Amino acid sequence: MKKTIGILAASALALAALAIPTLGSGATQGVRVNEVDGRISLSAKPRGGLVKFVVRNNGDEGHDFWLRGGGKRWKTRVLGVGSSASLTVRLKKGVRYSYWCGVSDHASEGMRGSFIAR
Ligand SMILES: [Cu+2]
Repeated sequence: MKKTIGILAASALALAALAIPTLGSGATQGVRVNEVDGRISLSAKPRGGLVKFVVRNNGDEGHDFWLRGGGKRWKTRVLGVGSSASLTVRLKKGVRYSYWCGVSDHASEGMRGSFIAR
């Protein structure tokens, strides 16, 4: 009986150890979004899972940030010059996402792009 309890305790410890890397892979990836007049650039390629986009307007007029893909859509408010906002979203691996600025005709002027979550 004592031996059985020992084996059960060892199994529980082994399961707990297995659970740690699972939690680690759920960490939120931070991606900085730099908006200037005519261009949006991302600091890193977004991965599948939770991603926090920190959007900053480094241009000389108002900009916002829209993101769409996998049947969902997110957006920030219109950011004044020098302002920031963040969007925390769950991306699906292998899905293509599009992003753009929705103010006036900024997207057609180049403030747009897309990526596939890796
Ligand atoms: Cu804009």
